[in-house]
Amino acid sequence: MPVTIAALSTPPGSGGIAIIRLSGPQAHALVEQVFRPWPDHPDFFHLYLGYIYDPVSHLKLDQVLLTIMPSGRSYTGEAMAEIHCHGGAYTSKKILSLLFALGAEAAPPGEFTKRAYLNGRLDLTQAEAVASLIAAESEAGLAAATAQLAGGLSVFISEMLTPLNQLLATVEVEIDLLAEEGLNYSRTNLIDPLAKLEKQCQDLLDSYQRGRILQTGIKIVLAGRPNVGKSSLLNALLAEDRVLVSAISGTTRDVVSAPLEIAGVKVELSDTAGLDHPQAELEALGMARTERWLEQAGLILLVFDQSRGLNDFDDELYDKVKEKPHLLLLNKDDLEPVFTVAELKERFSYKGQVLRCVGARDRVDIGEVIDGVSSFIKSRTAAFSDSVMISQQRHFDLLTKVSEDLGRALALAAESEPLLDMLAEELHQARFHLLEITGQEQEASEGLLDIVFSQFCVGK
Ligand SMILES: Nc1nc2c(ncn2[C@@H]2O[C@H](COP(=O)(O)OP(=O)(O)OP(=O)(O)O)[C@@H](O)[C@H]2O)c(=O)[nH]1
Ligand SMILES: [Mg+2]
Repeated sequence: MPVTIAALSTPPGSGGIAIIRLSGPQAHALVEQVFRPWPDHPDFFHLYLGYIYDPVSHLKLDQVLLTIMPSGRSYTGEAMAEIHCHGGAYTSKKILSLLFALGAEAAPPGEFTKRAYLNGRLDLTQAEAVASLIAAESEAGLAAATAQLAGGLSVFISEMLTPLNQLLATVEVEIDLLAEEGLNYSRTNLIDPLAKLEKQCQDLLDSYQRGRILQTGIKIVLAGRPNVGKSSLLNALLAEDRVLVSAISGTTRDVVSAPLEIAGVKVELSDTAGLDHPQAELEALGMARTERWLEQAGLILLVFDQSRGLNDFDDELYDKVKEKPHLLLLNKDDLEPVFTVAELKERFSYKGQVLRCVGARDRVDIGEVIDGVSSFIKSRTAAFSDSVMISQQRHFDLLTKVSEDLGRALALAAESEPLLDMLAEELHQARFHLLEITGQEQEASEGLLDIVFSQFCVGK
């Protein structure tokens, strides 16, 4: 029989209220021992106003609201109780220690959601969505997690399982018949549905990039030669004096990052040291740091000062960023230009949009920069925003395996005399890996569960 667990479900510290949750067979019996007045016939999902008493000392600890939920209709699927007490750290601690003294056990991180999964209230992708929902830091992140919690990914996977099960059944039957009647099936019956499944799997894998952007956000790095106005631009985009700006070349040494939301997506905007032939050791260290940041960027804004001529180092710089997502940006639009947008594009054979900033220093009209970044983010996310997508590494890794299994199955099916046993094995593997995503595979190891649930906080 599972133990009854208790934990503080709201953040620790002081607050208006704190919620203590209990789950397990003894949840109702435990609160009955400490809550007064205990109703004669308590209703489920009803909020009762009363007091928590220490049953030994008879001391009144706090005035609280209590609700109890029946097994089968609660978050965890078990009998549950929630005590809404006053939010002082001491009050909730005291009530919890009372419950522990009466036999409840402290819930490890994620235990409530783990029980919800084990009791079939959520599948594994939905349980993971609960963690993402709690961690969401932007509108898009929240929307992506909510869609996953609603079961979008689970439905997509079960829709892939139906034809896969049929294929497996076909091949298994063929294996049986082969011995008696020889091979008598049409290969296209296998190849077409297999190819369709492979394509679905590939589409879902392709969604990973945009899923990551929506759920975890995008890192945007401001890069360029010293003194072009990167730090001024960071300040302008944040509308605050966040970093030092000066006419001295090489002002920025360390990378400075700040959060921002653009197009509903969480953005981590980083200002970096200008890149040039370093004159001193400190400059060289700053530049090495910039280069590391460029490696991780989801988008590089390469800033140019349009009042200063370009040289060979600008070509070197462009070579560093051209293989990564990037946009060119012209700053100091208030000064007399020494080259045109067309010349800049031609020099680097750049086909994209060149953003113009009408003065980072004076923070005027930086709308074109925001619009350009917005369009970039939308181009990476919007086209598919209604469809199912994945955003977690675990799903990506398993789907990659499914895709490989299906690829090998397709190659086998295309042979003139396919090795049906091997084909069946590949399909079994594909099925196993798909089921592992939703955690429905019986053999899904405890290790997997621990990895998923260890990401939760206590009380969830
Ligand atoms: N005229 C004009 N000056 C600007 C503009 N933006 C920045 N500046 C000036 O250019 C100089 C350099 O600006 P920063 O923002 O420190 O340049 P940076 O690219 O961060 O420079 P490093 O940190 O040295 O790499 C400062 O004197 C700014 O006031 C602009 O739009 N117009
Ligand atoms: Mg700077």
